[in-house]
Amino acid sequence: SDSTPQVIVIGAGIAGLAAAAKLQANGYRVQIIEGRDRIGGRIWTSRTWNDMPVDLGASWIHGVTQNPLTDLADTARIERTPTDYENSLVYTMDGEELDDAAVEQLEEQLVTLLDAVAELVEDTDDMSLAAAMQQVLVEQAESIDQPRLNFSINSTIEHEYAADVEELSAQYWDNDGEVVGGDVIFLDGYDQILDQLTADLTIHTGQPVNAINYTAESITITTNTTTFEAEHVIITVPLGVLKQGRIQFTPPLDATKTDAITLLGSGLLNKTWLRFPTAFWPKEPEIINYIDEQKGRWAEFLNIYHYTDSPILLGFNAGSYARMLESRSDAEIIADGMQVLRTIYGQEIPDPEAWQITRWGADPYAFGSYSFLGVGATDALRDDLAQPIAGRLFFAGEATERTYPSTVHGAYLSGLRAADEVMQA
Ligand code: 6YU
Repeated sequence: SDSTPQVIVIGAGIAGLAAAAKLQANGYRVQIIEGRDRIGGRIWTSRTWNDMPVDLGASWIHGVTQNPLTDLADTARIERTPTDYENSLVYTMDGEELDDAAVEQLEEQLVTLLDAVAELVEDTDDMSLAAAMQQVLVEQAESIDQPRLNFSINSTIEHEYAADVEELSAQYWDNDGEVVGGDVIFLDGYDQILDQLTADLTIHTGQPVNAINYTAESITITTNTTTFEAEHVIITVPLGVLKQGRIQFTPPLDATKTDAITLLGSGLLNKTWLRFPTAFWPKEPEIINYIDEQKGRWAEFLNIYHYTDSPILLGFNAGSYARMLESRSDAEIIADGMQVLRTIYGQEIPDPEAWQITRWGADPYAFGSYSFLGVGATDALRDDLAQPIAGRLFFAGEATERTYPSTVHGAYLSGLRAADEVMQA
């Protein structure tokens, strides 16, 4: 009948919304089934603070030039604010500020190290990025200030790839496509870019899918309350959800798929938003960096006070340090962050009066922040994950995108790609 959907899209994140909007624009009857009681997925703007919206998932458009998100934002006239990563301060464990020359030296050291790693892995078996770095350092007999090296690794690699250098593949960790034009944030909320996609779509929220049954003749999906039938299904749930086996496939997925799901990594980046009674830190820098002995400890704060007049800091933690923190209470996480801030700005600074803390690793609709390529993985696995099954089941989402994985624009492009595949099926 006319009310039965031709296509069901599982997940109302940017990939699912892009796929559904494109199919509907091409005359398909589409319905979206979303597990959570909200849309957006890993784009999640909280509006519980009066002074500003708070992005708990994605913050940036990574590389605004020739980026489809720039077109979306232009069309909807959404205000964007550039981030100048150079406009940063770096503090040591003694709370001392590093001068520009020292920061530059750190950056150069890291570039040299990564160049040597790239050369090393050209003719060796894959190993972890940490092992490759270690090997290069030993070969160069380089004496290196370990905390400082940890810091550059942390703020430049582990935050971006949401995994420890001990996990990342030395061959493939940065095999993703280059982005150009600089990064921007949405001070009024990343979720604004969803509006024009969702305008005419039918979205059922609060319906976690737990089973997919497919044959060459038909495909049905089952939620807690309902069974839906369609001609085609596009599944966009995060890699972490697939890894956890939250959805039962009948017949089971083949080895190519299950290998891709096992070998691709589901990484972790968490955010801690802290709002203080007054700002006790400088307004000028956009990024406040901190070098700790312990790798991964509060290496980076985005200075929201720079952009607005609100006394707010946004802390980032990634990889194993983020995983360790996730198991702690809010009070313990804040105490850890405050210890770092007190090292820099003095014992007398006030505690935050409000906070918002993410736990993406424990989130049953994400089980991680975004995917990465660990040792044993190659970017071809992303194509394996993307490959349609039985002409009926199609895959999209950040982890299926070979060129721009782990980003919003990559997820968006994967949704368009899956829509094309359905139209050609
Ligand atoms: C980007 C960025 N960014 C931070 C954090 C996170 C991510 N990313 P979705 O998950 O959205 O959708 C799937 C849907 O399926 C969802 O709605 C589910 O609820 C639903 N679902 C699940 N299970 C279901 C079931 N069983 N049944 C039904 N439905 C089900 N990307 O471009 N810019 O700034 C960030 C960031 C904390 C968590 C990000 C960023 C990643 C994107 O958010 C992500 O790829 C896409 O949103 C995924 O979309 P999707 O549709 O594929 O999945 C000096 C100096 C250096 C500078 N340093 C900066 C350091 C920071 C580096 N990176 C920062 C990244 C951030 C902040």
